[in-house]
Amino acid sequence: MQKPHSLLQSVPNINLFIWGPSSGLPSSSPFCLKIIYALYYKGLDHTLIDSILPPQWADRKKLPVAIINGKKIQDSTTILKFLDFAYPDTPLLYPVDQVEKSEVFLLEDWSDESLYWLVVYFRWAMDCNFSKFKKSAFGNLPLPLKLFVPTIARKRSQKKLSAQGISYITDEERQEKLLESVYLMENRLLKNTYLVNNEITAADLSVFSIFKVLCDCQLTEISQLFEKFPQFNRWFSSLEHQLKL
Ligand SMILES: N[C@@H](CCC(=O)N[C@@H](CS)C(=O)NCC(=O)O)C(=O)O
Repeated sequence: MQKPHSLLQSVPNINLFIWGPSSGLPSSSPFCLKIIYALYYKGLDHTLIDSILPPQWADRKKLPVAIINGKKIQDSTTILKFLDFAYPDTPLLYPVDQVEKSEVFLLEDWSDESLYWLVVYFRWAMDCNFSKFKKSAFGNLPLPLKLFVPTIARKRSQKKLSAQGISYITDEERQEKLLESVYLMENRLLKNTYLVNNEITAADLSVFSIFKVLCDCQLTEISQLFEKFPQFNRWFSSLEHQLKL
């Protein structure tokens, strides 16, 4: 029989600090969504803390960050790895098979470090999208913050977009990059239910979070992608269904 002490320790104590909601999503950030969806998928109780800034102890100055059973954890991939480690009886996000696990890491990194910048461009650089985003993400900030935070944040994002080089390519090239990304996934999904195997992994949650933001925040016309790519369409609906969104 389990001792009361170990019973107490098995109750998850997960506090996740996130950028707040936008356009009906629990967070505007794909990295924060990735963790939220992982917690839904694993069925772990948690508390979401909407933040205006990363907490002072977050030395990378980014969100999401988490405190899990008293331990501070930064970076979405590190948080997911820790969830697998701390809750091994919940569905694993990183497969035990080493070849599959390395594919998950590669895809997750591609999604976080390359695909993600399309979201940043569509949201922050395009005037029509930015004015919608400003209202939905910063509309509830108290005065005077609401007057200058969006402008400062936009300037910072535009600097990062230039550093990434994504500001310097044409609209057509950006759309082509998006189309190619979906084409790559379509081909992977011909073989398996999900991106790496027949279970949901961190790779799925990472890529899915990007597309959830692109769709729900209407950052770009993407209905044609769903029409042209049946496996991608099936994968997207299946994740929405599995995560009960
Ligand atoms: N590698 C980090 C990236 C997190 C990240 O870039 N978060 C963005 C929001 S989507 C952020 O907090 N940006 C604030 C800033 O750069 O000032 C992760 O996976 O958690």
